[in-house]
Amino acid sequence: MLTRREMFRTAGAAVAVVAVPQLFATARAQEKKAEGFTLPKLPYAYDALEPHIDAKTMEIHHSKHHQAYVDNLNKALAGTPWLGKPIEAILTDLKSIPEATRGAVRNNGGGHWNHSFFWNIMGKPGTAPKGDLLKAIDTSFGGLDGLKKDLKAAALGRFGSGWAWLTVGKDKPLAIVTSPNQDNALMDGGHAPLLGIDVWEHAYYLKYQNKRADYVDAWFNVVNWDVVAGNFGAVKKS
Ligand code: MN3
Repeated sequence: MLTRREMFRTAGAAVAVVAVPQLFATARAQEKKAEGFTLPKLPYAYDALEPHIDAKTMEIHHSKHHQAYVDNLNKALAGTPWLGKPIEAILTDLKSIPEATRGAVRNNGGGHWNHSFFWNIMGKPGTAPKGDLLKAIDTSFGGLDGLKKDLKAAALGRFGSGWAWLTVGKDKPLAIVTSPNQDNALMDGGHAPLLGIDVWEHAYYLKYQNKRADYVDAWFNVVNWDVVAGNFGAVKKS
């Protein structure tokens, strides 16, 4: 019997362009039953990331913000065949969504995917990149400090609300990209997110106020590098 944490770890290990749907295996079973998208349970307690990310921020971010994306996505797709499809299938084919609801689906569907992914690549402090992932980081950034420096610069350079991502393609090196709003690398295709940091103010304002740089520094402590390595391995194997 796997604990929930192990289940998430196992599922997380298979995240990639082709394997992304497995990230949501648990949530998806619930979604089928509910005939709509549902808020996935966190793989840890709200206070697990303290003191770096405070419990109150986690609770509001998960139970209010992410829930709202789920509710609004269900509302936008109510009565349509897209409601029964995997979220990745929707996000990689937004042009097939009727224009009247496309914006709502992009924003709220992106919000649902991004946050589900985000919860999964965080965890208690104490992991570090190793093996093939560390080698790739060394090659592309000259080491973990170089990666952190570039990702932080990207996160600070994203004006307004959005995300900064570490991505990789099957035959492409690691790359850092940012996206506005709730967009993500899946929407463009060709790259798989390995990790992503939410730089919307709702992700940090209670504890860090306007100091996004302090939030980014603190956030690096709670990256679950084992899950990130699993994501990397899955892309390279795909
Ligand atoms: Mn958020």
